[in-house]
Amino acid sequence: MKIIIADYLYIDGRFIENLAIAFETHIQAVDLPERLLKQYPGAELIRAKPYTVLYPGFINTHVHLEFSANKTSLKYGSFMPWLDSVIEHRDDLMKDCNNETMQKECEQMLRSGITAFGAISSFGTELQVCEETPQRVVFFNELIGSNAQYADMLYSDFQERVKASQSCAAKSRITPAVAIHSPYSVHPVILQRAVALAKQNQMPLTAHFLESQAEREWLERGEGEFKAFFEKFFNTSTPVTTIEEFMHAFDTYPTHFVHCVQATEKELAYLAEKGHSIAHCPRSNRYLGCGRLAIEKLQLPFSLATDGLSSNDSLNIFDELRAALMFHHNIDIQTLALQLLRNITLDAAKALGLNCGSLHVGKDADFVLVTLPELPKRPEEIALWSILHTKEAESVYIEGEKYV
Ligand code: MCF
Ligand code: FE
Repeated sequence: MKIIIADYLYIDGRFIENLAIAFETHIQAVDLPERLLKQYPGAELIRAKPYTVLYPGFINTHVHLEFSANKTSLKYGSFMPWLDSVIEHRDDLMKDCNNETMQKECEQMLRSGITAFGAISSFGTELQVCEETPQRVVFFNELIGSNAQYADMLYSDFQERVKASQSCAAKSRITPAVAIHSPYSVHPVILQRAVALAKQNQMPLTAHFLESQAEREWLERGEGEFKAFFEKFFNTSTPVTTIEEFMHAFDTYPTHFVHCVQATEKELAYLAEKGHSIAHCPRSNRYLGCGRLAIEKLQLPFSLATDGLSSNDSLNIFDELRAALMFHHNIDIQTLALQLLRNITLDAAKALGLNCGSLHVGKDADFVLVTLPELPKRPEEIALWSILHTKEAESVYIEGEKYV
């Protein structure tokens, strides 16, 4: 048994003083330090530095590790030029992205306090890194392919990758899962099969959805920048699905939709009604010129995620939090800081179906210790000071073990 004591514990959105946690691989008790010391006299005592806040481990629900080699290859600024640059440089980027590169990025996430992440895997090449990393990984095998002719082949390749991730689950912290790339890139027939597979096996499900204005125009009217793209690369000029048909495919299974920047209020209300959640990636949206998701209007839970280095400059969650504070300048900064911490803990855990994200008995013992530069003058501002003053966590625990 271990007992950890910190100046503040982040519990149910508040910062509570004079509490400690007893844990092994899971949280055993949350109580006054003296009570826990009496209850578990043999326990190893961990006393955090002064001005330290104990948070549940942070969760990055959406990242593409396979694109970790990108520095300047992909074109930022606007979605379609970015997508063109993905097609142009994808092979080279994949070739340059070895295990060492991806492992470094996992370490960077870990040092920033990310104890669990959702990895979108296009090819399965990051499976070994995800098996070996200490974090919990929801391994989203991506299904992509809009051409009916190749649909069966693409689907069986996808099935093989799902199986490979399933066979890792027992001996690692991997949860096998399913990703539908997007409404413009996945044929409805294989989409339905993949959703059914996720549902049957109770696997987490995710999909990029309504990221750009171009995507909306293409799905609604078969027009805009996607038309030239599909004519050039895929010899077709009609979308394979509509916004409505795509949304309905997920009606009976809660899904983690990524971006949704260009969704209307009506569409967002529909997603809320069906019990879905959203991954919000502010830096990615800004860098690809997609617009701002109006998080102040959302009626459904959302997480804050980095996306990949294909559309970002770091996988550090504190960088993302600070960017979110700047991006949503219309929202009161204290309220937003608190909201964002909830997004990367409780809301993210629910979205990925993980047993972490809050400091309650029975939850996984995944912790992040954040040390502030001085005693906060006004305790109600701890969320904001944590975000503004932290580049890396003081220490990080996963399943009761210290990794940072
Ligand atoms: O989330 C960003 C932007 N939106 C869509 N896809 C990706 C992102 N980062 C990487 N991707 C991948 C995606 O998984 O790029 C490919 C897919 O494999 C785009 S489709 C040619
Ligand atoms: Fe993405």
